[in-house]
Order: sequence, then C-alpha cells, then structure tokens
Amino acid sequence: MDSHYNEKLNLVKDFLKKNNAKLIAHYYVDAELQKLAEDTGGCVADSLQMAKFGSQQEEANLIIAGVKFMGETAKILNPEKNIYVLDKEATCSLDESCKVDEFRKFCSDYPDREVVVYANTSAEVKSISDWVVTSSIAIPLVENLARKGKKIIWAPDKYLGAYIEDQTGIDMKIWDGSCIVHEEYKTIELKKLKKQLDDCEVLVHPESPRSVIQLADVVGSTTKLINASKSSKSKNIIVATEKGIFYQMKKLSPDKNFYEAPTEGEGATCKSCGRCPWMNLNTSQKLIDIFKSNNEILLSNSIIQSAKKSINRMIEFEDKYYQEKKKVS
Ligand code: CIZ
Repeated sequence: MDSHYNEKLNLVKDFLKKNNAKLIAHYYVDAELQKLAEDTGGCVADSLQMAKFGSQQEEANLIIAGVKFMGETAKILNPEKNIYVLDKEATCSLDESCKVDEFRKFCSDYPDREVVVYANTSAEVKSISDWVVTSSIAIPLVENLARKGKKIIWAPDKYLGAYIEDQTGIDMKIWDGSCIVHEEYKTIELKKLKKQLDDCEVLVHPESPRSVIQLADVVGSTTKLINASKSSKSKNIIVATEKGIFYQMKKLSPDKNFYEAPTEGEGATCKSCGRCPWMNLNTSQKLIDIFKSNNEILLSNSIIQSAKKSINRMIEFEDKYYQEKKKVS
C-alpha cells in the first residue's frame, strides 16, 4: 500500500459517513480499493455476495467497485437503495458479447429449453432468463435441472459452459462468449512454469479454456480459489484468474509464493495480460468524485422484477443445496 494510504483512508471514511454510503468491492479490483472497502466496514466478495451484503446495510447509498453487471445485480436485489459504480464504462466482455435482442433470438430457436445465464450478463439478459447462476453453484444447478428432465441453454461463457458439460455429461446449447482475461492463459508456458517450480499447485477459474483447466489442481469460483490457496500444502501457487485476487490470497498466506499463470505463449499476443481493463478503471479518486458524475445505476421496475425472479431462484436453490450438504456431512 502506498505511503499515503492512511490519508486516503481517512478521506474515504469521512466521505462515506457524510454521504450515508458503503463501499463494496469485488476481488478483482486493485488492492487499495479492496483494503479501503475492508477498512471502512464494507466488504470484498464475489458479485452475488456483494449484492447480498448490500441488502444487509442500513446506508441508503451503495458504491460498487467492480463492473457494470455487479452494480446492476446490487440494484436488482436492493431496488430501494441508490447504487453507484465507480466508472460507468467498466463493463465485461461476457456481458458485451450477449446483447439481449440477439440472445432472445437464440433462445427462440430452442423454445423447449430452460435458459440459464451466468452472473456476468446485463440486467436485460437476466430478465429474459429462467435462472441466473454464479460459477460456484452452476454445476449442481444444471445437474438438478437435468434430473428433472429439463434441457438447457447456457450463456454467455463458452468455456464455463464446456466445463459444466465435461463435468456433468449434460449436453447444453451454448452461447459463443468468452472472458478476454481468462481466454489468454497459455498451456505451453504454464507447463514450463509448473516444471520449473516443481512443488506447486495450479488454481484455475473455469472461464479459462479446457486445455488450461486440464492442467489445474483446483478449478472453481473466485471464493473457491481463495480458499484453496489457503488450504494448499504447496509453497508455490500458480493462479489463472484476474490479478486483483492476489491481494486476498497473499493476505491469507503471506508465506506462500504466488505466480500469475502465463498469458503470453510463444509468438502469441497478450491483450489483457491477466488484468481486466474494465476492473482497472476503478480507482480511489473516482470514489471521492462519485457524486460529481452520473454514475448511478438506474433500471426500470419491470426489468428489476423479472431479473430478480431468476436471481432469487438461484439463491433459494443455493440455500437448500448447502443446507442438504450440511445435513449429509
Ligand atoms: O461472480 C463473480 O463475482 C465472478 C465474476 C466470478 C466468480 O467466480 O466469483
């Protein structure tokens, strides 16, 4: 953290208090913003936990350090609150790849299928879907639908879709979207790094290509990867997901060595280099200036109501799933 961190913290604390606001950050924003969220009584989490945390706060204003779909999810679950994002340009390649009109047309080609979409989608796409899922619950949810004889459309991440198919054997109609960060991890370089480190574990987010997932010791959501980095017996951890996550991992295991999974193979070009350009738009200066620009997330009531139904179905399923899992163990 830079030497002015304490000054910034005091400034942000005053600012949030004066404006009846709470700062909620995603694991993928930079370390300073994550620490500011933690030190001001906010939270750092995945997109769903961010929105759930927002519901439990008494402040009228929630400031989201993350990308647009995270602000929208917070608004959908907290329509009575004012939700602000640090930069309205901060979007997501998955969200951008799946525009509602094209997606509606895709779904109309398979009218007998349930529509399951990943959290990384717009509020409009969520509003025309049957289910919203996060990567942490996608496999059990898809398995549950298949057990009931349902056929499935999956969008927008083709790699996560392929991973679910590989794990479950369930055939889905998959939208052709991808995350520009995870798509760039390269197997040849990753194999070299594994060999070089010898004692290491490879943690991979399932938005990555199948060939990279095949080299993983653990595959999972941001939260699962953070937990795995802590419980790993290896001293060296290679991580294939957005770099912002290293802040949480290093905090939990200061004695371990963390390595970014390589993104540049031989002769390859690197567009994102493991850093999401949109997450990178989030800065602490934009937090202080937030009310000077038009950064509020506004959604129509009908979109909120329809999208909320598909998010709440996931939350209900998730609660039941973990309750039953607890009973069994
Ligand atoms: O839902 C999220 O926060 C994202 C983008 C990924 C994950 O695995 O948690």
